[in-house]
Amino acid sequence: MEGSIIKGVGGFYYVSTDQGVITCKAKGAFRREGIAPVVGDRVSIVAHESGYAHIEEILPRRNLLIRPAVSNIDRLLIVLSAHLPEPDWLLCDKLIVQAVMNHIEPIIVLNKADEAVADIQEAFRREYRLFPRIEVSALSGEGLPALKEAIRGKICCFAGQSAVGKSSLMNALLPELALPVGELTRKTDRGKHTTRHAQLWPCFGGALLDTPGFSLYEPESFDEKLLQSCYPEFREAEPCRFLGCMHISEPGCGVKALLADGRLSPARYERYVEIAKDFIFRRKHQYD
Ligand SMILES: Nc1nc2c(ncn2[C@@H]2O[C@H](COP(=O)(O)OP(=O)(O)OP(=O)(O)O)[C@@H](O)[C@H]2O)c(=O)[nH]1
Ligand SMILES: [Mg+2]
Ligand SMILES: [Zn+2]
Repeated sequence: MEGSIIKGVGGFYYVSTDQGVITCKAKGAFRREGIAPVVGDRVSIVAHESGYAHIEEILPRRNLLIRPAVSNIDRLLIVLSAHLPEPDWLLCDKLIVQAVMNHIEPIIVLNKADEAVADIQEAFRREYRLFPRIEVSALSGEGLPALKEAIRGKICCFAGQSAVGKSSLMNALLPELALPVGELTRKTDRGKHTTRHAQLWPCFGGALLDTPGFSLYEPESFDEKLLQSCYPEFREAEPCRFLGCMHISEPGCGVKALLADGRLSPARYERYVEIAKDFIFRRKHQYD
């Protein structure tokens, strides 16, 4: 029998199949080979007469994200809050990179439109103008039809800081879920990490995954071309003097000219430099 892992907790995997959700253990050989099934995996399972079932094989993955580990994602819904918690724009940019590197389409979602702070809304519209983006409110329901359209037929995974409203958006889209939602702590205006595990729900001809957010990020691949492709605004630049220009301190750089002309957001560029330097550093030390 084949199915998809919808949840994994304490060594048990919940596999959605034609015959309902079946609780499985992983084949012992997986651990010896250092393989771990993850939420989103397509698997073949074997049911035993005792009622016990095990995962026999993990079918080839289209992609794999880590922390939290999820696989076979079509679209990453990167959620920011238009109010509190204050957006972590760098995390958003890093998540875009992580998505693109894994051949996942990023969609940037600004939630809490019902109490949007004008500066945040403007920054969102300006800096992500070349990306698919949606403004919504899980509370008032505005923007939900557009979000529903964007996810139809696809496997979509929510990502973003704690308390931006990932679980609230899941609940708004699928009220029968009634997932627990958290509050902001008074002291820090940060979230409380309410969602602890990734979980997948088949819906709208595809699936939605709620996650604890992907707060830790490490690039796993070091393809510079791919990094550049995460910055569609760079395509408006004149060619740089040097092939393979990283647009940091090289002379004759088209991207820096774009910046000087005010045609590239300085904030987005500064964050690019931070990500690119990290990238270069990691590539240099990848065999250390
Ligand atoms: N005003 C307003 N508040 C919202 C909206 N969506 C979520 N919230 C509130 O934001 C807080 C956090 O929501 P959650 O859905 O738990 O956030 P989360 O992203 O799932 O957080 P973690 O599970 O901790 O990663 C809750 O108090 C929600 O009521 C919205 O559209 N508008
Ligand atoms: Mg949550
Ligand atoms: Zn350049």
